[in-house]
Amino acid sequence: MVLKKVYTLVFIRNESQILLGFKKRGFGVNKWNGFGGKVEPNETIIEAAARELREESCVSVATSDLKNIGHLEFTFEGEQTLMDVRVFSTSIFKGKPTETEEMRPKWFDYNNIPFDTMWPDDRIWFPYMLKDKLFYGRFHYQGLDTILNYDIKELDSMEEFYAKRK
Ligand code: 8OG
Repeated sequence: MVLKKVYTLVFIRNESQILLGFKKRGFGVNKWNGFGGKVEPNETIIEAAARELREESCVSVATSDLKNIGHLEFTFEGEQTLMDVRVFSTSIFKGKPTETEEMRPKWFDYNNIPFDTMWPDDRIWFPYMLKDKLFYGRFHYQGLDTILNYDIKELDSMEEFYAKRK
């Protein structure tokens, strides 16, 4: 039986830069990433996205400003867990990105994204996000460094994608 766990992942972007955080502990430690985490039982996915962003970077966003731009699925050889990651983006936020116990935030120019210090799949789907395309990606890992196989595709609409998945 596959155990599905839902996660959020939020990117703050402006015309030339993206805000990433250096993960100081836990899953994905020592990698640059967007901000996110597990959805708690008492909240919606989008509420979890805003909460995790605030907890990890001190940046606040209105849930109505978060746009769902992609969906990622991660599986790991020999494990039954499916990580189901909803990706969001916005350019509207309040507060100054500030280091927390979990993340050290930093703005990166689009032409200087630190892919060598990020999850290996990010190189594959970031280009969709940076071109403002909606996307679905599925990645099957061996351990945490090797992608055994994957699919990636552009989507026309996230609503259509989720409606078809049900
Ligand atoms: O709560 P925790 O910090 O462990 O949540 C994991 C976060 O990492 C969550 O935001 C989802 C995100 N994440 C993965 N795998 C990958 C990945 O391969 N690439 C990127 N960019 N983010 C990932 O769990």
